[in-house]
Amino acid sequence: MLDDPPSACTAPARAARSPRAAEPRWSADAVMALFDLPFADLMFRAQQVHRAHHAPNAVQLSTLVSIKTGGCPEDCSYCPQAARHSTGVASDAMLPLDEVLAAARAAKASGATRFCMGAAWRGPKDRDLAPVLDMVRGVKALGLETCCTLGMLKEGQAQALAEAGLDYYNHNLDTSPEFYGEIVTTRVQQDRLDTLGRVREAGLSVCCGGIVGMGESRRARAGLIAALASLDPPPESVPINHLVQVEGTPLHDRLHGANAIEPLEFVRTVAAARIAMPRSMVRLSAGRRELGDAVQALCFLAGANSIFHGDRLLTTANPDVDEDRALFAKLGLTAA
Ligand code: SAM
Ligand code: DTB
Ligand code: SF4
Repeated sequence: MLDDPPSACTAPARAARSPRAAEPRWSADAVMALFDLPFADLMFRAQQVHRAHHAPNAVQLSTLVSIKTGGCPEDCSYCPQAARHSTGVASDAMLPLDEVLAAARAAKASGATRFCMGAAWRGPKDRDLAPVLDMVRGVKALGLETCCTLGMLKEGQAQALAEAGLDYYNHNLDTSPEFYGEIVTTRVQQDRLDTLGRVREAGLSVCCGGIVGMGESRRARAGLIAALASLDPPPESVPINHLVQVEGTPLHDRLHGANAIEPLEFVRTVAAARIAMPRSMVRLSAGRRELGDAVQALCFLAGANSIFHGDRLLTTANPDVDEDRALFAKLGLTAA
């Protein structure tokens, strides 16, 4: 019964306040107990759960493209695309359809099975959505799974995306409910949960995760994992991002030079996500370049079974596709 959360999580807790979140499946205390295990015990448990539910050496590849870069009105303190941060990221027009489709074809040729289109919006205006729907239709027709991350969705927008052929919507909780206000002030986490509710109602699969290394406590990391695992149902896909510190963002200024998070603490977070969400795909997301091969290998051992593949994330660098091929060969991993 590897799925069953430990008894500690039967304690009442309000890990998630989604209209879809019933009783929390995992409390922050129960996830903390995982974090506090000796490293080898945590990794052993994560491996048991991983091997019970997934092919142990298969890693799914998703490729990202930024369809609308920069100029975002939100104030997320980690993000290089917020207009108010001086990061040198310009506000571009939306990418034309043919460029998006060319990127999707290249992603497929490189082994990706999912193509994720990201926009630096608080949420799409209705006039913004029409060209995105064309992109979704076009990418789907290439035989790729489709994913969008466009910010908060209004009534009807998730439905329109689903009808165009969207498979996944990415919308992250980013951090624990308690720490969220330290990171973003232009919205509250409940706004994110409301959008996730609309995404579920439209029948889309949910891609929802967070960022680690923003100066949060271990307790906040446990709170994030508990909140994600308590979504009902848990997200099909869980991106765990390591903060990419970008000059000009408030978090870069606050954390630069400080050892924001130990690599092994990042690995523990991946393991906790795997154990708390046994059936979900756990994606080792932003920050892989900075982690290096050895820490990435530990993350795969901890149960990560998906990555972003392609030389760029949205505005920052990702490992080159050749580096990923070499790493997979070294570790005996296969792209799935
Ligand atoms: N604007 C939309 C939104 O916020 O949902 C979609 C794009 S936004 C860039 C998608 C996600 O990228 C964020 O929720 C955050 O988790 C992640 N992200 C942004 N900047 C990051 C950084 N510097 N390091 C790691 N992850 C980051
Ligand atoms: C997610 O969780 N991580 C991706 C994707 N979803 C959209 C984005 C990472 C962005 C890293 C910073 C940048 O490249 O701008
Ligand atoms: Fe805008 Fe999304 Fe960046 Fe926040 S994370 S500033 S909403 S692009």
